[in-house]
Amino acid sequence: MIFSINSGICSGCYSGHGDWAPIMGSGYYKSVTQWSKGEYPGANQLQDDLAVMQTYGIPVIADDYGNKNAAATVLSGSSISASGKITTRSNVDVFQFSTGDGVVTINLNPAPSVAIFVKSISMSLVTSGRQTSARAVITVNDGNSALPANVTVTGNWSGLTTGSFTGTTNASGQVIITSASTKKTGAFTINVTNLSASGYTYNPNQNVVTSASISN
Ligand SMILES: [Ca+2]
Repeated sequence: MIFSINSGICSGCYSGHGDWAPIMGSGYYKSVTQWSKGEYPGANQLQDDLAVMQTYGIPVIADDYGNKNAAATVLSGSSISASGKITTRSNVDVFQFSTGDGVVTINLNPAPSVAIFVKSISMSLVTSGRQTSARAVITVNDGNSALPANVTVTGNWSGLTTGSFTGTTNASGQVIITSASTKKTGAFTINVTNLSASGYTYNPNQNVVTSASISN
């Protein structure tokens, strides 16, 4: 399958705007990426990615709800919810429910945010005179195998030193955390307890590792 790279007003691949970027641009650090046909300011690549895929035999998924009032899906109950997929640009999903007098509140939740998890922890020792501390390089990944910046990483030290820490990942998805120093010998252990970042959801089940140790 042959795709053309989307470039925009920048000299290279378009990195998007706000939380969004085209998939065929450089959207590695964006929480929302989409196939596109250049529907953004300054686009110079108008190839319709979804149309190209279909010419190579990849169909769009089947429509899940009717497109007209007569084909509306009926929802019932005092607190109703439904989820569906918009399959094409022209697709519409129609739902119907009955209500009495009063205010009806409708909440729309767009596509879920991307998961983040701990990919690796690399440990080393830092010696200053008779004092030793441990240094941990923590690498965070997201579900698209990108290395997201500005992720708040929290956790604690145990073993030779104790205490909690908070750090923020750099553009390489990494944060360096250093323990307190000590003259004692034994093992420094770091434990990551949480990740948080705007547009992302921490998924502990995807963690490759959450704890690491090194002895002086
Ligand atoms: Ca539909």
